[in-house]
Amino acid sequence: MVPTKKTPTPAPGRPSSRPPSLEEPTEPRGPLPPKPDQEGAQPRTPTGAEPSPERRTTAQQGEFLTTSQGARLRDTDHSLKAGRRGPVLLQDHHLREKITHFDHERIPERVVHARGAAAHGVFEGYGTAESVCRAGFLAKGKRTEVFTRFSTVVGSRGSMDTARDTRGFATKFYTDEGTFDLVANNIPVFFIQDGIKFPDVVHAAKPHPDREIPQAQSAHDTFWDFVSLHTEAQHHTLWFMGDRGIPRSFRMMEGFGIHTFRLSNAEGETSLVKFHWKPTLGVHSLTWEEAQLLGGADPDFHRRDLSDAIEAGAHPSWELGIQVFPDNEEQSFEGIDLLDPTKFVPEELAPVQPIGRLTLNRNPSNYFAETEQVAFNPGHLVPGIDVTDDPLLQVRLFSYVDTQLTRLGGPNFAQLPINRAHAPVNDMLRDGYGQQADPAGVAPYRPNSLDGGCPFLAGERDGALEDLPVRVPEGVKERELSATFEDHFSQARLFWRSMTPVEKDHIVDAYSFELGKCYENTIRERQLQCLANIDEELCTRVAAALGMPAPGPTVPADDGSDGGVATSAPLSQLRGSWPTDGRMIGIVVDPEGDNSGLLDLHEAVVAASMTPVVIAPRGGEVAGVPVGRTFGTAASVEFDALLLAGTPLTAPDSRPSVDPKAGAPGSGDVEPRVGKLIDECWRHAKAIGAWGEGRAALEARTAPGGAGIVVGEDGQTVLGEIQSLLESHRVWERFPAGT
Ligand code: HDE
Repeated sequence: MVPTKKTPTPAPGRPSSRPPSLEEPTEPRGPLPPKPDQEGAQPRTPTGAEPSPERRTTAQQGEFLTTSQGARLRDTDHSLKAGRRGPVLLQDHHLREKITHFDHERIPERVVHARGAAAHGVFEGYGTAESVCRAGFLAKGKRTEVFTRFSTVVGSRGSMDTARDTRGFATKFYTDEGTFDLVANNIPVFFIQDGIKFPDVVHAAKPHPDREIPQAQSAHDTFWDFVSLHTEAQHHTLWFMGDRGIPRSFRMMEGFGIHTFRLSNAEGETSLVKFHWKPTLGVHSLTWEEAQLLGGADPDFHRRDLSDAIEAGAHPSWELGIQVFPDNEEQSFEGIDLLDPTKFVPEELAPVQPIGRLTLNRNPSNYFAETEQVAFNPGHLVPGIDVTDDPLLQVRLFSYVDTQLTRLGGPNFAQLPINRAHAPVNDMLRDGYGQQADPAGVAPYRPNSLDGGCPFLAGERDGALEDLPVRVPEGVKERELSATFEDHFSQARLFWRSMTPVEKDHIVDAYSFELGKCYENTIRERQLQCLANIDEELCTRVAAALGMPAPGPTVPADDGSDGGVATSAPLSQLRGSWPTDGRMIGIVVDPEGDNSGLLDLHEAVVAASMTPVVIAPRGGEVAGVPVGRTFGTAASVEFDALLLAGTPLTAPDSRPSVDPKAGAPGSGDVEPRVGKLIDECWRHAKAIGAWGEGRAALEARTAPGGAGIVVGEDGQTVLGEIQSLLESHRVWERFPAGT
């Protein structure tokens, strides 16, 4: 082949006549400035704020495209052929390298928790755990880098964020004493008591094996078949039939280590603890209708919410807390078996004591390298934190490395940047697929004399992991669980009793929906029987919705593992008032109207640490404020509250309306897409405000003087009231409203 005369594209700012010089560096030297066609095309935040430096980083570094071996390339668009119209030549190394690498770009997704989003951050210890735990990262003022990954459990990697499901909440603490992973969920109890059942519950929850449907759903026969037969799953199932199964945001979820862990202090005294994450923003959820609509309108809702909030500077934070129990021989507290992961300890019996704060402040710069390749493991412990004999935890200690060997392609995944400990690593692990290190020395064994006896073992004062001399209970080998694990219903009953009326409505609706999607009547009947064993009211209401008879209970109601607590306040989400940081405020404007106060309003929303999104008939700017959504792209479910600054009363274009109410009596001739926004925000009990020309649409579509409807003189006044309403998340008085 005759070489073409093409020369490398000159970098911006360099005279194009200058030939490439041999002295030019080929080493990475920082991101290139954007090319002309990339100017202005950088992803923007909904506020129109400048993207953070991480998001501006370009994929390539250095000036020239090279092969993986660093040889510069003149062409990557044409394969090498025998004649322009001839066959492709096998000798084209660049072609083969490019295609081969592409062919192997995917790795197996996680068998559970495949869909996730993550962020970097920092953990700061309060020093309050010192009396029970000697782990250095809990010391007062000690700051430790962390990486947290949130996830759904059942769906595939590409499934929607807002499926009804449990959420994972896994945090890697890169401490000076080694990496500690707290691999938690947003629900404090689990489906099963013994890890040997995990494949069963996961097979039951995953799509049916014949047609591989439904995706990311528990509303199907195999799931309800399993949980109705396997009654220890009922407690966990009730939690995620409640609002916790559809969080508003990862930023607004609690996290729970579930199992009981054993801590030891500097004196070697031990205590049993349960770990809790408490979100600064409170615990809040979507409505089921919002969750379903978001599945279509924005399947990446939670992922986007997390990264947008971080980018806008609304850094989410959680307090880490512990419930502390004496390390007694029975491993139980107030009659609750601490080794049974289907039980929690009500906070009334053991308050959660804060021991540190987690703040997420940086988005990953590469999803695959960080979020996908991160490998958590409940066995990653540091001195002062140890496991207990919880039979679920014990199996987890085997499973995580095992699955990661396949998912990350061999035994060296701890060397991937995201998985590397920040403490010095000096192991004697050698070789294997994916080995990146080039270890010196000839004696990766102990004892040795050839490497001067290195590495040495840590002495008592060198801060080593400790095998606590915990007494092992006596017994015979058997495939059984303790009799104290037998109570499957009384804590579920405690949860139900602790719900407010509106939360109970949501639970009844969720069971009615899920069981209504099952085909087999026997499964519905069996699940109703489980509900009857939890609570008569719950069972009767779900049975009525299904049009089936309600059975009576078959187990005694008072079986004791609720610790004697009648209701537990922290189980309900409807309490307190919370910061509104990062909340999305939709502002509907009429570009032809009076928008003189829009810029100030926009700034006021930003100043209140919320995110303003201007919604206009078409893109561009209105009164100097960028339009974030057009009437065509806005979906009510993206917003926590809606402000109507001015609303065109009729459609700005001649497209036929898809809103059945448009033009109908009572619709007030509101622009149909704006009408839909208002209707849905009303139905989902969101605060809606209007002033000036915006009032007409509000009055046309909502009940006059309705709860959570704010009308005022100007945008700033209305915003103030809307923000106070948002502090309790929703206008709860507006339920029930058919959501
Ligand atoms: Fe997991 N779990 N799990 N799990 N789990 C995994 O590990 C497993 C359990 C949890 O963002 C897998 O690397 C078994 C409880 C989270 O990367 C796998 C049992 C809790 C994540 C695995 C449990 C969790 C996982 C899949 C029963 C809450 C996502 C990919 C004995 C305390 C971590 C992977 C991430 C991931 C096994 C039960 C939380 C297969 C066998 C209980 C947050 O190893």
